[in-house]
Formats: sequence, structure tokens, C-alpha cells
Amino acid sequence: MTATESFYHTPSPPGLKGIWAWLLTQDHKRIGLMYLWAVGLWFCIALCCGLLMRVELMSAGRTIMGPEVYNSLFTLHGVIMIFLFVIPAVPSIFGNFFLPIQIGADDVFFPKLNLLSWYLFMLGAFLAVASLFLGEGFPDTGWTFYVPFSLTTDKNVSLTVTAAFILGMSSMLTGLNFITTVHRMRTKGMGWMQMPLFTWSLYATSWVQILATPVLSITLLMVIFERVFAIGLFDPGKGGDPILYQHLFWMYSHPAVYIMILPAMGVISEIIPVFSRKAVFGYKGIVLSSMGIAVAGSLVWAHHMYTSGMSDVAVFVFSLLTFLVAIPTAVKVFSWIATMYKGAIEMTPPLYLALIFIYLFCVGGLTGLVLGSAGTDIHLHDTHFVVAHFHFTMFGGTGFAFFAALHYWWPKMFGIMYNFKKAYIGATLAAVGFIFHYVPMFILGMQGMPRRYYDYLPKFERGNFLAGFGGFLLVIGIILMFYNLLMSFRKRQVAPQDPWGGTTLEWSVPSPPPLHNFVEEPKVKAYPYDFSEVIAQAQNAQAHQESEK
Ligand code: HEM
Ligand SMILES: [Cu+2]
Repeated sequence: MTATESFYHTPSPPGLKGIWAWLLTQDHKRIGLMYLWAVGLWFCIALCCGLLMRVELMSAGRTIMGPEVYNSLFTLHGVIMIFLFVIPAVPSIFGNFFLPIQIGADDVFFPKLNLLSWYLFMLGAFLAVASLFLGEGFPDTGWTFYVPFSLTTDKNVSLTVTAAFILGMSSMLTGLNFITTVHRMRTKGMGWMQMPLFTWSLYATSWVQILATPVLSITLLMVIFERVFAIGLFDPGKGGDPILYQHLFWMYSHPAVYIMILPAMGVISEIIPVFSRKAVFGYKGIVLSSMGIAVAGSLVWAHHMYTSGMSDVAVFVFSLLTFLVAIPTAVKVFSWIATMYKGAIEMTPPLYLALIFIYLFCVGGLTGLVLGSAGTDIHLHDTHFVVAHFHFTMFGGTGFAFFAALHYWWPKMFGIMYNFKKAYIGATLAAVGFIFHYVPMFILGMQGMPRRYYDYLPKFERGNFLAGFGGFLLVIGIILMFYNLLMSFRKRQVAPQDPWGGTTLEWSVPSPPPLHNFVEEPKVKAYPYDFSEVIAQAQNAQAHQESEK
């Protein structure tokens, strides 16, 4: 056995074969792949729920389901998409796989804890889906579990809430693991300012994870207590306060949107410099803005509550704070654009998806400002405008960054290359479908169509039909992208060690990496995005070719 044999062939722990070599593994790369298949599966299920809802909404009146099924479907869709896809996707798959390699380490600091996080994730996921079939049927509260409805509904809310609690544990353990790994395991010579930006973004995210998630955990416990013992924490009849629930819930859940988006921004910050062959513009700016978003994003939760009955002063303060988050976000976008400016741009599927990300995410972020201003939010609250806004940020943002990450790191993870043409067609269909799907919702929302309703006035029919049409295009595009990636296992076109000319440490190890990531001590560059060697090599190769002619 040579030292460079890939981790697929060298099981960890040694001696175990077949499925056990995966289920009991402590290798961060295997755990990352186990998350990939799990998250991919949940994503497809939630996508189907979404499409079913869209079909129901394509024409006014009852189309394929009644209101109760519709309520359960959007809850299931929301719970899965939030807790099982956008929150865990990028950190648990690509973070687990690449964070240790990017800092020149052999594994995360607590490999066994890492495996435990995966089991907690799976347990939480199965409980969430089990609550669909147990009790009186799937909860119909939406993923926010707002009181008082979540206390009085006879559906199986307690189990879903327990599931969310367990998923929170999993997410906290991963965060703890990443922070410790970054502090304790960086290879010799890698100072903080030599860390790749993806690792930096995960580091910032991990802090939000371990500081904000306990708030959610306690809140969910309170809901269960209230349901079982009726002690009156939230029930005004017993001296409780329903607004308290909203504060506690959003104190986690707004920071959670940054748990979703920061790692996605980290992915984009890796891709843009590589395909521009240019040092990233404002490395420190990107690092500081990650930490800035983590801090500022934790202070704005009550912008979800302008219509809930807060004091005018509170509304004013939260509106102002919400605007502040736009500053570090804009810093990142400007850095990406400035990196591409006068760069030697090489268009590839990862870059193409990254550009789609920037466009869609900017639309999402700017419409966030419309909602952040209390005056406009009062008109738009709980309308389809909000639905369009959060899908632009979460799906156009994190979703497309996830696709970009898949296309960027696929050759490294599996050692094989996919078909570019199909990747472009899939990405284009998805992006065009996305726009047809969500832009009509901005308009419907401004016209007053509320969210979370299975039926609507006839005047909203045209917009909804268009949205449904876009929804189908979008799903077809996504299926094509996944199909193309999966087909690469069939064709097995071998990918080189560094197909893109990347400079961070993961590109200095074989594809796929060996069990022990580094055979010899990795060489750390003074600056992680230094392309002078890559460019010199390319020029040499070209000169060589020309002299042979
Ligand atoms: C970065 C990713 C983001 C995600 C994933 C996201 C997600 C969401 C979600 C899920 C909701 C709906 C809440 C509900 O169920 O009632 C929402 C609402 C809202 N978002 Fe975002 N958001 C993001 C970014 C932003 C930004 C950057 C801003 C402002 C600068 C913002 C401002 C708002 C506001 C004010 C609401 C409340 C709307 C209302 O309740 O009427 N969001 N967002
Ligand atoms: Cu928020």
C-alpha cells in the first residue's frame, strides 16, 4: 500500500470493511461525504414538496390538494430546507472535507465528536420526518413554530420541535469542532492571515453557531414544556407573553441566516480569485467583514417583528441596525468584483455559478433593505414579497453557492471530471427558471397577495401561473446539474491534482486525497492567493509548446 492511495481505499478505522468502514469512520473526508448523500437526499425531498405546492398555486381554487395538506407541505418544506439543507449543507459537507486540508491538518480536532454530529443530524432528520406519520399528522405551524398556534394545534408539534433541538446540538458540536481545529491544528507557518478565506468564513460561522444555537434550544424546550405542562410561559391568560417567543426565536433564527450565508460567501471567495488568476482584492476586508457580519447579524433579530407590537423606539433601533449589516456585505461584493477586474478570467462551471450567486444574492440583499425599513415592511409583511426575498437570499445565495462548491471541489473529492456543456445548460436553466419563479412573487406581494395561503383572488392568477412555469424550469435545471455530476462516475474521466490552478493547500494533495492528508509537511505560502507560480508554469508550458512546433 503506498502512502498516496486515496482515502476510499484505506478505511478508517483500519480493519473494518464495506459499510462499517463508513458508518464507524472518524475520517473527516468520509464524514463529509456521508453528509453529502444525506443532505442531497433531503434536498430532493423538500424540492418535491415545493414543486407540489407550486402546482397547487398554478390556478385559483383547489387544484391538487386541500388547505390542510398544503399547510403540512409548507411546514415540511420549510423545516427540511432550513434545518436539513441550507444550515448544514456547506459547513458539514465542504467544511468537514476541506477545512482540515486547507490548514494543513490531518483531521478535525475531535474526530469522534465529528462522527457523533453526523449521527445526531441523522437522528434529528428522521424524527422530523417521523412526526409526519405519528400523532395527528404533520405540524402545520410553518418552520417558525409561532405561539399560540403551535401550543394549541393538535398536530405533532412536540416531536418536530424535539427534532429541531437535536439538529441544533449537531450544529453546535460541528461549530465547536471547527473553532478548536482552527486554533489548535494549523500547520507550522500558517498564521491567521495565511488562512484561506473559506476557512475564515467557517470560523466566523462557528462562533455564531455556538453562541446563537443555545437560545433556540432553550426556546424549543420551553415550547415542549408549555405543550405538556401548560405552565404559562407564553400564554397571556396565565401571565405569559407570546411576543417573548418571537424574540427568543428570532434571536437564533436571524443569526441562523448568517450561518447559512457566511460559508456560501466563503465558497465564492475561493472561486473568484482562482478563475481570475489574481490575488483576491482586499483579503483583510473579506476576513473582517465575515467577522463583522457575524457580530452585526446577531443584533438585528427584531426586524421580523415590526408588526407584532413593539415600541416605536425598538422598531427604529432594529431598522437602523438592520441597515448596518449591508455594509460588510457590500464590502465582500465589491471585493469579488474588484478581484475580477482586469483579471485573466477563465470561464468554467464553478465561476459561472458563482456569478449567478452574486447576481441573485444582490437582489435578495437589496430587497432585504426594503423589508428592513419599518415603513415598507408594514405593507409587505407576510406577503409573497417576503417569500421572494428570502428565496433570493437563501436559494439564490446559499443554494447556488452550494452548486458552485459542488462543481468546484467535485474533481478533488472524487478524482473525476464532469461534462462542462451539460453543467452550463443545467445552470442556465436553473437561473432562468429561478427568475421566472421568484420575480413574479415580488409583484404579487406588492399587490397584496399574502404568504402561506393555498388559494388566492383571481387577479393573482397570471403571476402565479408564471411562477409555477418558472418553478418547473428551475427544477429541470437542477436535475440536469445533478444528473451530469452523477454521470461522471460512469465515464470516469480522471481529474488531475490541480485542474483549476488553485493555490490553497487542498490542491497540493492528490485527487482524491489519501487517508493522511499530507505525506510531507505542507509548504505554506506567505499569502494564500499567490498565483505567480501558476501563471509562470502556464507560460512555461506555452513556451515549450511553441518551441516544439
Ligand atoms: C442572507 C440570507 C438571508 C436569509 C436566508 C433570509 C431569510 C429570511 C426568511 C426565512 C424570512 C422570513 C421570515 C418569516 O418566516 O417570517 C426573512 C424575512 C426578513 N428578512 Fe431576510 N434573509 C436574509 C437576508 C436578509 C438581509 C440581508 C436583510 C436586511 C438587510 C433581511 C431582512 C429581512 C426582514 C426585515 C424580514 C422580515 C420580513 C417580514 O417579516 O415581513 N434579510 N428573511
Ligand atoms: Cu432576520
